[in-house]
Amino acid sequence: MKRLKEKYSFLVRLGITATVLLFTQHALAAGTTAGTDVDNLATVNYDVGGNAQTEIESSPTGNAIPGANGTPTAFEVDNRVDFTVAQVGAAHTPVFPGETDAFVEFTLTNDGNSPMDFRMDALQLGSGDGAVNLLVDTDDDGLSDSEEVSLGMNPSASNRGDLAPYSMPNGTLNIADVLVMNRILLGDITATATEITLGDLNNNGSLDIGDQVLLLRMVTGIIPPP
Ligand SMILES: [Ca+2]
Ligand SMILES: [Ca+2]
Ligand SMILES: [Ca+2]
Ligand SMILES: [Ca+2]
Repeated sequence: MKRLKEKYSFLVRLGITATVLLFTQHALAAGTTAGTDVDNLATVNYDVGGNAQTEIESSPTGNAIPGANGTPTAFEVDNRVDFTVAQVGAAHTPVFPGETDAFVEFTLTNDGNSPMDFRMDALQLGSGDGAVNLLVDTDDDGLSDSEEVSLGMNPSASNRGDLAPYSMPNGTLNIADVLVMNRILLGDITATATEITLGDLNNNGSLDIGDQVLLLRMVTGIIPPP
């Protein structure tokens, strides 16, 4: 009876140890870059009746000999496809009859372990009328990729704060952008919708002194560009 009890206890302890090792390996693989070569050697430590035994190392063909007799298992980390699509802002987007160009914003985050290209399609559901367009803003500067291409801007690099040269943002933040902001705030020139989108650095829907302060701090290197 005693032998049975001791054997049962040994198996339970061994089982717990092996389970912990498996979970640890899974967690590491989830954050490892695809294509990485891995040599994996697992070690099992156990005791019998409170007496520590010599550890046993793993082998791809199996190993029961205690001590340094294991062989690493070599493998290449696979490409893990994982992503999240989440709506930005409130659950409901208020619109009014006849309104055009209303939009709902989503972010798509690549949670996988390698760079990934995604294709997204918009689908009109239920009894909705009219066309549904998908506007992708790759660089998250508030202008869709198609808008940027039509304006001669780079859809892969943020143009937030980029107001100069006037009506022709050049992808660079410098004192010229601050001067255009000054002229807009003084009323010398009227900001277009594009300039409001790019210049609204404090995200309150309009151009104001707060945006000017933020832009000046970016241009002088006090804070990083958006
Ligand atoms: Ca953009
Ligand atoms: Ca851009
Ligand atoms: Ca500029
Ligand atoms: Ca603002």
